[in-house]
Amino acid sequence: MGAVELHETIPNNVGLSSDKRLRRALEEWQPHFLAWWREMGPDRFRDDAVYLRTAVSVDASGWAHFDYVRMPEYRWGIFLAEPVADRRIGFGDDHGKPVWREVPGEHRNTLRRLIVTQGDTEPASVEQQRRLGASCPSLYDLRNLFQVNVEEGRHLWAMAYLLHTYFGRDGREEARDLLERRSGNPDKPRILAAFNEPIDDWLSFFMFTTFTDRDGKYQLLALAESGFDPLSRTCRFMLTEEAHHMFVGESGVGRIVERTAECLRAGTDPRAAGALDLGIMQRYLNFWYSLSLDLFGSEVSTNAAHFFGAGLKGRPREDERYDDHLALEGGYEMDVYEEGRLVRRAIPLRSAMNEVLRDAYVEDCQKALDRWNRRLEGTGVRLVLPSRRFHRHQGTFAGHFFDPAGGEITGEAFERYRDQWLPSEADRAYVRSLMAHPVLEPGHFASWIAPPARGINHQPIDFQYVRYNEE
Ligand code: BYC
Ligand code: FE
Ligand code: FE
Repeated sequence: MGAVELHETIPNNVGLSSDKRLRRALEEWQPHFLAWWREMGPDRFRDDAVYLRTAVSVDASGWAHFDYVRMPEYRWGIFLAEPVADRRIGFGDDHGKPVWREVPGEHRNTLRRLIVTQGDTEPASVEQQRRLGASCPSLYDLRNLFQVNVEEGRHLWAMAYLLHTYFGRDGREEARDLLERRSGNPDKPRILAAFNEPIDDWLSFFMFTTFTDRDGKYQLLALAESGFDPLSRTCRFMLTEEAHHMFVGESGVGRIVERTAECLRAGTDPRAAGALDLGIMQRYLNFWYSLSLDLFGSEVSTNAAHFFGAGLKGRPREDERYDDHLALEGGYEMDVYEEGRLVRRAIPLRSAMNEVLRDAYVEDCQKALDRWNRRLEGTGVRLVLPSRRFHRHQGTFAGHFFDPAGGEITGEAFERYRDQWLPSEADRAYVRSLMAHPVLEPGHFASWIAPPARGINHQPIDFQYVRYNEE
């Protein structure tokens, strides 16, 4: 692809047409990206026209451009939120100094690692979700899946842009490696654990987009505070897309809950009506929520203290929410092990930053549950968030065993109850049996999910969201 063509096909507000070096780097990277998409992107409907939203500029009008696109021809763009005049570093040791427009030498490795860790999750999620087209509950949902997929692809472009622009040769190598690791591959796995778990059914997909994309929201909010201004601006734009991913997840689970509630109110066993019972939903929720809690890292973390002190990763809405931007004084109360027992202790605030972020996340998750539970009113059942100690593999609680209420138990007890708390083989088999065939008639929905309240971009619910050819 020629240089002229490249900057025309990549919508951007980073001056790609006048940045020869970046253009050359991206010209080299793009074919690898497309090869990766062909290999690891959605495995069906790959050449069908999908009614997608493409960002063509950062302002409101260019942001929501809808049209039919074949996914490999999607115009993955590079966008930064508008700069804030005279922006200052908002926290940490350099608080109040002008933000960095280039990478400060002393923070180069740390920043690169943060960007690579963030970037790695984006293609990972596309890989995890690649088989879902075969079991979609409707064309509306199929389109939403693909919208999420292309936007995660764009998030990968966003991080590849930062690596190429600011990190020279090793940045280029890292950008290539983002296309080489594979979700779930034991030889070259994705970096964070949750991104190596398969997402082979739509209940998992909706739980993932509710809970794991919400981790994305909080990590992006923390990185949007960064003193490295290009990272901050990139993350601020990504956040606008993240909202849609969480909408897909939360409304997806909400519609499943709706269908189940309908059955319960009518006195029908949900399974007899081809719907999902609440027990299965709770177990899938327990699984994806606990894996997502792990994504925040250790409760007590010197890495987190360093990210904060260096002004690289902050607290969400640092300026509005906090007065003390140095966080050198005071402690943060949390449970820690002392001589084998859990006790409440105040941890120096900077070392507790992962937990500060996790707290905000947990609160946000609870709101999603409250909205789902409203749909269950009058049925006598509800969904609950398990304790944050339950089923953890990172941090304080890793290596210990807890019931969903947070009581410590033995490993044997955990194994005995596992199938009541986490998806069992039987659960997965039932979910698979419900989702054995895709529903592709416009306006039709699978038996286990209610239709949405409205369509996408003011289109009717029975709109042809994907124009597919029988394969
Ligand atoms: N799995 O001090 P610690 C998204 C490692 S999601 C495996 O506890 P720290 C998206 C850690 O790297 C948002 N390893 O934690 C959602 C460290 O390794 P080293 C993704 C883990 O350093 C859906 C060691 O354990 N964004 O965007 O504070 C769809 C101990 O470190 C895990 C980011 O992650 C884990 N779960 O790390 C698509 C933001 N947790 O140093 C997209 C960038 C920790 O011993 N990353 N480790 O080799 C970060 O801010 C931080 O690296 C972490 C926490 C949040 C991951
Ligand atoms: Fe993303
Ligand atoms: Fe996302």
